[in-house]
Amino acid sequence: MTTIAEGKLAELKQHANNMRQEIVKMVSAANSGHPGGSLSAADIVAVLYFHEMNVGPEKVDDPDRDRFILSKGHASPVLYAALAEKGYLPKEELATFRKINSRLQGHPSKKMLPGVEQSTGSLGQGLSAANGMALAARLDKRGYRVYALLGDGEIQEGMVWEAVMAAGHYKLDNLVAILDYNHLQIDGNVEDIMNIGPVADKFRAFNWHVIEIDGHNLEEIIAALDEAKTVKGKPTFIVAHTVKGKGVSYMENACGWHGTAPNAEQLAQALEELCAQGGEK
Ligand SMILES: Cc1ncc(C[n+]2csc(CCOP(=O)(O)OP(=O)(O)O)c2C)c(N)n1
Ligand SMILES: [Mg+2]
Repeated sequence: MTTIAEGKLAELKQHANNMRQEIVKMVSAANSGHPGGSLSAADIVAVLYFHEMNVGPEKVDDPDRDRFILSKGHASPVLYAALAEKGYLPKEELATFRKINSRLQGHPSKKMLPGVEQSTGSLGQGLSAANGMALAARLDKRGYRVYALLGDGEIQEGMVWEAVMAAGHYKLDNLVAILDYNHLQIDGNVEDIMNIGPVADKFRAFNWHVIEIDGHNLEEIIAALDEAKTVKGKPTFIVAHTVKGKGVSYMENACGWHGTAPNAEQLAQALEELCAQGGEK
């Protein structure tokens, strides 16, 4: 495994913690939104934006920028928090989340906010869009890479499997799909509602290279993304084992926090807990 300097890891941990604080603040302020699946993805998205991807506010139109598609678009708070942390928008604007005329709608819109590569929210569509971008890179002879983040409930959608088959067929080795495997969807356990397992074997059967990691271990996330870059002739699927609501004790593994906003008291507790985990504020 690549050794990552302690300082770099601490920096990434700080970004992820800052993002978690913004997630709970923005959902609480809007009194609406999806904290659970945003918190489960925070470490993955932090590594993508602050370590892995060639992106930034000065590169929104750069044809060689890497592409990130939040296929599970309801987790928009994690994307907005990352974009604000990276300087695409002022952090104060996060307070407009889900307000009329805000650029920060409940589900991300590429027409409204520079840095959003694909409008998402209708589950199941993001990987197809990612395939198109990955194929375009090949046709245009460009070296950018495409990263799509999918939910475990989301991949019950049939369209995902057409995209999985196509990506394997076209040998899209510039494409990485990451599964936020938190085992919860909107109204219960993924295993009870529509089991997706054995998901790694299923992707392997479609000609994907599969890596399983702890989706909250920054070093494992980095190593998996590094490994993906060495794979030729296959797209990579990273099965990231995560905890829904990660970082806020009362939200962890609690299905009810899929789409519920914390009240003022609950927000205060969440921020206190995140600060105790190394937060800045
Ligand atoms: C096509 C479609 N059907 C239903 C919904 C409503 N919906 C929003 S989130 C969600 C559950 C998603 O579960 P999962 O993919 O596991 O997300 P996570 O646990 O990461 O939040 C559903 C059914 C939707 N957004 N799109
Ligand atoms: Mg889930």
